[in-house]
Amino acid sequence: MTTLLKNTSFIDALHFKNAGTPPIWLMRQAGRYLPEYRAIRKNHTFMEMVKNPKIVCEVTAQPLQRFKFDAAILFSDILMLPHALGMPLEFKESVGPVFQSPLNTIEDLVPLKKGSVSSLDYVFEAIEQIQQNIDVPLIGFAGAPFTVASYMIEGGSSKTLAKTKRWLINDKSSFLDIMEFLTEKTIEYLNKQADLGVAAVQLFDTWAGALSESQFRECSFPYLKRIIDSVSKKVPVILFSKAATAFAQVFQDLGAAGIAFDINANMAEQRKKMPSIVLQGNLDPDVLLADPEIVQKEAGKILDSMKNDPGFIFNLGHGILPETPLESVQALIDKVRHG
Ligand code: 1CP
Repeated sequence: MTTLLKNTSFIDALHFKNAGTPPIWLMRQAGRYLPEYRAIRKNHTFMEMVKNPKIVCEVTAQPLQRFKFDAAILFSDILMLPHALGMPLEFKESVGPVFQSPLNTIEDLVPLKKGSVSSLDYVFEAIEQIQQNIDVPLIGFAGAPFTVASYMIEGGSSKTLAKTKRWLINDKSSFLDIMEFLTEKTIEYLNKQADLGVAAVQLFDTWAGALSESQFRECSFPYLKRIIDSVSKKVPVILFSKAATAFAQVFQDLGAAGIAFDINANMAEQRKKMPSIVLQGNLDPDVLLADPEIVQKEAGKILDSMKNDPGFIFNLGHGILPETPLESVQALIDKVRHG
């Protein structure tokens, strides 16, 4: 494949070889804080957007046209995989994702077993097109089996994941059948993204913190490990969770190239504990709601503590908020670039 790659600082950092200022990209950088995103969204549902490779290509590139980010992330969603396998899905205004028929018993998984990753052809087509149109590395992604299963079981966003936890605790064996199924499909999905040329993939186990450490070790760890072992043969894998700080010790053993931290971590302390894992993070997204001078001051604290670290990637501790002023993003990038 022909590529237009001009800026390799993100890839250099993934190999512990970044010599300059740290690369920066932001989770949810393609999204609602951008007026040009909202302009397209006004005329299309989120589903229409992610299923249209031309729109995916455009929206993925939007943040790069406005800001000098060092990487792009594919515009899609972690829930497109279960959707493609056969679960009707809608993204409702001010509600979020809604699965029409959530999983209630293990029998509900049976029809999904006939589903195929190849139904995500619109994603694969978009990945090819995007790389012809951008000059920074493209990051692919998928949800981790536990986090994806939690949406399939709850039917949407949930504060407590009570239904998911009850299933896992009451009937572990059938819960692990769901993990097994999603693991196989996720491996296939991410390997296909890697074959199409993405520079790295991020695996989102956003809600792993709903699990105790022993539950995590039994019900998420082995599946993450299998995914990471397989996909790492092709591209570096970065693992994100809102519980990355809480589970840092355990995450280290998963063999991911990088760990993306939530806001709770002290990055320099993590570096002492894990000298050979790429660290990504972890500015509080709420900081971007403050004045530009404050944004720069807060970002400066992280930058100073990670100065000259060849394996550090600047990011937020979670996705950028839709309310974020554009000036804050510019102030942040200026600070990361010019100190
Ligand atoms: O209404 C809109 O315009 C849609 C808002 C939106 C966007 C822009 C959703 C709905 N998803 C996305 C894109 C998205 N989601 C990306 C690609 C774009 C980018 O990062 O720039 C990615 C990587 C995701 C991943 C994602 N989706 C996660 C994991 C990361 C995280 O934020 O923790 C999760 C949990 C989802 C589910 C999801 N998708 C959308 C919503 C509102 C939610 C629910 C979040 C929740 O339960 O709190």
